[in-house]
Amino acid sequence: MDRRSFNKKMLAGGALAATGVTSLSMVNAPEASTAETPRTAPAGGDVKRIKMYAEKLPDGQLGYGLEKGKASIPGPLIELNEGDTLHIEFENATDVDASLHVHGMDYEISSDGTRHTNSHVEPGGKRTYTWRTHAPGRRKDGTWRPGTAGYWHYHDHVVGTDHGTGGVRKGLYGPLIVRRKGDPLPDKTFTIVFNDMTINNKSGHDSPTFEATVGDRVEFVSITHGEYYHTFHVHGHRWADNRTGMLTGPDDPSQILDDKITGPGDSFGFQVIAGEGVGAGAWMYHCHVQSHSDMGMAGLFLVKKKDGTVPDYEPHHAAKTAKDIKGTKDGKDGKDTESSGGGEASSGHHH
Ligand SMILES: [Cu+2]
Repeated sequence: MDRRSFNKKMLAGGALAATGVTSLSMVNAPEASTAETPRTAPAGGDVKRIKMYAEKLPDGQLGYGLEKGKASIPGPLIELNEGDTLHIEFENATDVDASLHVHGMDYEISSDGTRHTNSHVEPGGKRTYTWRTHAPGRRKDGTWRPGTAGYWHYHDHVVGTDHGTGGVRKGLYGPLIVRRKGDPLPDKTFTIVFNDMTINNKSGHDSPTFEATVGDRVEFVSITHGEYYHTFHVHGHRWADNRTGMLTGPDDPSQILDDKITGPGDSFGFQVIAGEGVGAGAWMYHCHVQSHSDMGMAGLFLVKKKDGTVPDYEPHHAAKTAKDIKGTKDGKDGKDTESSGGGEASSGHHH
């Protein structure tokens, strides 16, 4: 296979992965090297404003987006620093009542995004939700108050039922990261949502591919929704079971994991150095419940060498598999057909 066609596939994977990675507070240089000391999060205290839309997608699913016509599943990544306040002007462009409900933030009941508090939004309506965050500190009674920093998420709470069961099922969810001053900043962030038996609402062996280069500081956000418990597993990479997923020093007692049980409403995250100690490769990520992975809850974390290649990986094989599956769905999803069609099938090996 010629490099151009290989890179096209890489770019297609990257574009797919990037749909949920709209950074609010910063744009990372893609070539940033993690061999150097990573950049770190600044102190918070900013007041930020964004617009958020809930929309119906062409395939009938629902998504959140920062602009009209740009909704995605998962919704956009929102990043804050402890001390920040975020005002979200939310517009419901769907034809049913919808809302924005968040985990982990400080908010008044009027920003709860629930029907019984009348904080949802009718079709065509708007509402401003306000989320606040704070740094940790000692309470007057001497006890320690945790800060807001963490890997959190937001979702609809009213579509279908008063718990948003229909909205979540159709894709109204997204990632939220609150950082503490000094937290290392990643080169890229990937969000993986186990929602019922899908990954990011892509079912049946059509899971998203995430792409990085050896040495990149890659952040994963794991969120679970729906009816089932899952286990989140990545090949060749490990993390610490604490707030950031990274050890704070030699005495940090956090357990090191490469597999973590996760249930509906859970979220966690971590950073890894892509290919650290193991090199480039098509590293799998998947739910480790065997029947779940067999049914397609598995995807690839493609770690490229500096020259852009991935050893022992034949993208046309993966593309063919995806296309075969897609054929049974009658190619409903035009975007996917476009990204996986064309050159790969006729290409040879890339190395
Ligand atoms: Cu599972």
